[in-house]
Amino acid sequence: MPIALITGITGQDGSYLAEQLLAKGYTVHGMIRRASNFNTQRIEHLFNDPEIYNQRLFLHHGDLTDSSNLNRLLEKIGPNEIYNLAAQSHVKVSFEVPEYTAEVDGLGTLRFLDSIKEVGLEKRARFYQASTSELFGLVQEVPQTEKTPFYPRSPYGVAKLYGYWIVVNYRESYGLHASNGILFNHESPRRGETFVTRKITRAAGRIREGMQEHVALGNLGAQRDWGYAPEYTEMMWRMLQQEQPGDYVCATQETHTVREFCEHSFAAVDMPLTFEGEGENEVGRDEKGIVRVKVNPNYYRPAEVELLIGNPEKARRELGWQPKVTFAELVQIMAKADWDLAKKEKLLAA
Ligand code: NAP
Ligand code: G4F
Repeated sequence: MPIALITGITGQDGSYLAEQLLAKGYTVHGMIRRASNFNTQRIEHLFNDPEIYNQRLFLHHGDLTDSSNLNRLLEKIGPNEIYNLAAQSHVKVSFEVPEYTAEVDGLGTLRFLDSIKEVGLEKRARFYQASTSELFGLVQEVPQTEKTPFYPRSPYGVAKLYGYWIVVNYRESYGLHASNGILFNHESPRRGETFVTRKITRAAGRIREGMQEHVALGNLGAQRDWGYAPEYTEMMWRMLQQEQPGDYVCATQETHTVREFCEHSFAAVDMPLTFEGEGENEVGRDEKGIVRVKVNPNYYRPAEVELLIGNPEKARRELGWQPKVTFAELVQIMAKADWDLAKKEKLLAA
């Protein structure tokens, strides 16, 4: 059976992809970072399964900033498929740690591709790069396709731009089976809690349970094309099953504002909101008139990506990929999971 190596296996996407590959019969190797505390919560269920862990799932310490580590891992594992999902993935944080973001998200991709060449895996290993709709930034076309010119708006976007082009370059220069998935925002109950969707659904659950008064957010008018993460990791696998490598947009072709995400989330916990005011003075009130959503300009970004909406026609045509979970269903899934979580936390605290 094929052998896969996943970087970023402890992240949202890595955890879903690992489950899916194991279910398909793969042997899965994951790179994890040394941390001062446990960072494997999202794969704990796999880790604790004696029929899986150290049988078909193996974890290795590593870091995308360490070339010799990458060489050793590739030599030892000899993977057929590599999914490079590891990244400093937070756009706002990238303004605070721009150099580190470039090291990991930009040069880290180069290190990996070069290691594949260095250890002679060019013919054996197929490579997936976690590219992003942040490449489109200040969008030059609506909706965005594989042909839309890029205009990144953050150190994260610029670092990922390097990652994108170095993948294309190694494919064209050395014949590597290397592909870019240009994924639009995708979310789930496993999403990190500092990304806006999860921040909102966590707050909605806790506010509903009386554990929190309100949530403070940044730009409520930003529009995103939000999909359901497990469907997007399935698309990653489909890309590597193609005879020829390529670059694909992965999106729902529907866009919604952060404000709409709030409205759906609070409605899902039976607390419908009404928004009033503008800019920094905008608030979302519940039916009793209590402010539940506020704006805090600290969450604004030095440069913002205002609108993203992707056209996944190429993926539909060539990979047979089509998202099924709608925006309303996605919010329901996340809000329900986080309401349940808040109820559990409340019980534990009692
Ligand atoms: P995530 O939850 O933030 O996970 C990122 C993963 O990368 C974590 O496992 C993290 O390890 C690991 N990592 C960070 N820095 C590393 C380093 N220097 N060396 C090795 N590992 C490192 O991100 P995600 O949402 O699953 O996204 C997966 C990938 O897709 C990322 O590359 C992201 O930029 C890209 N992407 C995401 C979206 C989206 O909407 N989710 C859209 C487009 C592209 P720790 O657990 O130890 O922190
Ligand atoms: O949830 P976000 O932080 O995601 P963002 O910046 O779109 O990036 C995510 O998606 C990218 C794909 O396009 C990935 F490449 C990237 O790795 C990451 O997964 O913010 C979404 C929008 C932004 O416009 C932001 O300004 O929500 C706005 N926002 C408003 N208030 C907020 C907040 N974002 C965050 N994180 N926190 C807020 O309080």
